[in-house]
Amino acid sequence: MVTLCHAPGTCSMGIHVILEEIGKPYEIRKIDFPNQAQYKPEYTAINPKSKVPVLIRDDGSVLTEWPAIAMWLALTNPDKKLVPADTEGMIRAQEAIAYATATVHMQAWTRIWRTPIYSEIESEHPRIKDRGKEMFAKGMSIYDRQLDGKDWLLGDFSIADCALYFLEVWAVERGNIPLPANVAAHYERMKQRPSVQASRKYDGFA
Ligand SMILES: N[C@@H](CCC(=O)N[C@@H](CS)C(=O)NCC(=O)O)C(=O)O
Repeated sequence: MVTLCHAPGTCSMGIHVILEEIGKPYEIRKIDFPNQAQYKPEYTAINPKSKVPVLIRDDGSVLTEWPAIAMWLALTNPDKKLVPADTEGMIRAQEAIAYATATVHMQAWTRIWRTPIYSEIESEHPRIKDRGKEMFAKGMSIYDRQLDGKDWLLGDFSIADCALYFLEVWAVERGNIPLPANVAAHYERMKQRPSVQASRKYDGFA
């Protein structure tokens, strides 16, 4: 059975949703972020990057990085059709996931939540946070266009939707940041899925 190292409310929510979509037994190891458990030796022995998500596979090997974990889960469970089987579809999935994880998460949200990384001068923080919000809005406008006339980013539901999902949660549930219409509708659609409902229940989102 695989084990997901997960901290509630973080990007690992998206991997939790994928595990629920697959429907095979799995375990969650809750990493206590409020107590900085990600920096303690017990966790750095598993992931020296001090990040979630981590997937510990059946053979004990450890997989890190959201895009790699999501793609591995999709490719090893082909019957669930969580990623298109053709090259073009697979690459489009990677494109959408890379934008969510590398640009919108890392660049926009890091500015909003971890502002001191960018400047120790407190008077500069509002400007840096505003820049993060601008970057987030730009990111959402890209997804909004991609969703025009579609329920899911690639047409059919895929792991790309799970990457967009955790960004939506942060905006709506934690940032009070409005989403553009197609993305807001996508978020509502995600919330109808039993997989998402299970993840939200675990993490304490209504
Ligand atoms: N590049 C990593 C980034 C993962 C990441 O930043 N995770 C955050 C939670 S959303 C984390 O573990 N932060 C802990 C910390 O930096 O202390 C990935 O895509 O998996």
